[in-house]
Amino acid sequence: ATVAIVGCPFSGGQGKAGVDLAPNALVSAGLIDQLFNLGWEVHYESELHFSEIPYNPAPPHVLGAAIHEQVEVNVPVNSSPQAKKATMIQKLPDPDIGKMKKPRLVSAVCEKVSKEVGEIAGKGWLPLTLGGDHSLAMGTVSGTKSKYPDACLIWIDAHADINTPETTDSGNLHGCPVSFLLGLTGTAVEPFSTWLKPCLKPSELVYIGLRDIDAPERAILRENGIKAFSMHEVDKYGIGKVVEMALDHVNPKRDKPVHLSFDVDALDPDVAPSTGTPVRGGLTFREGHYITEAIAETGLLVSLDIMEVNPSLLDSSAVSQTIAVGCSLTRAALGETLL
Ligand code: DIR
Ligand code: MN
Ligand code: MN
Ligand code: MN
Repeated sequence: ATVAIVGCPFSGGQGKAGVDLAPNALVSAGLIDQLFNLGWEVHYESELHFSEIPYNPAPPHVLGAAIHEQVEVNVPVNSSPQAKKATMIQKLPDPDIGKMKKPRLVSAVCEKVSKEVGEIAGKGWLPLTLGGDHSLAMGTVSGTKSKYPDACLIWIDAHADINTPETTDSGNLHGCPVSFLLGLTGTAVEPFSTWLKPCLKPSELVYIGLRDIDAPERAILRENGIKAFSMHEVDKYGIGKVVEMALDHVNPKRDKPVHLSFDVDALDPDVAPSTGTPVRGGLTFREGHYITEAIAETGLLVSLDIMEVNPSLLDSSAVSQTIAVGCSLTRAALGETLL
């Protein structure tokens, strides 16, 4: 079997620099060899390049002085040699649309990711997307759905990421990808509507690990009848039962393709400290790995996202621990523990 790595060095869906360093950090930690040693054929040339993506700049009257400025991106001390090379990115003007921050950039990047993931899945390969922030899931899930229209989505996260452009408080689009995939009210907005069509039904989605949900998100989950197993249910039933119930909900006959989107902030900050929005009371190391192992065991995984590792946060020991966890979750999802 073949896995193709889609490295997405992207941080525009949230406010903290450094999450764009994760794909190179995960690869530098040996992920390719690790997957090869599990028996996978691994395709990886380089990260995707998002710096020269053309998008329609805002009209001149909104731009003011912010014309096509060159910005030097400095990468932090604890990163890999490749990442240490300062890179130049082209910063196109991208003023807020309503509350949405960097909407043109996020949209253009996700459109590119969607095509890439769709092409890989189209070859019968498994796309492994390394984020980058979780706004990228607009691209990964829509790409998966283009090849597997009946795929279900298992979303592992402390957060529901289901704000709409109207409900978002932060304006960060990494808190919104699920609402766009579902086509909720308020998501049919430019620039996203030019390429991203609703592709997911509420019944095809299940969450595990939630513990930090905004009030409007609660209402959205309730009104749409979306199934969510919060940390309360993990405590109450145990992770084994929770994963079984989650699969029973989205995949009762165990016959549908599975897209697994794993935000490492689902794990407890003691387990995965280097991430942008840590929330205490998360999944243990074993609970996180159990989820990926159980999904591997179904044989139904067709697409995997490992998101929100931020190698610029905290000290080098926290960073290497978080990167190691990202690699081990990936290996587990791709069958490490199967006999
Ligand atoms: C919050 C935090 N719900 C927001 N979201 C996320 O900004 O919409 N943090 N995804 O990781
Ligand atoms: Mn290239
Ligand atoms: Mn997330
Ligand atoms: Mn999260």
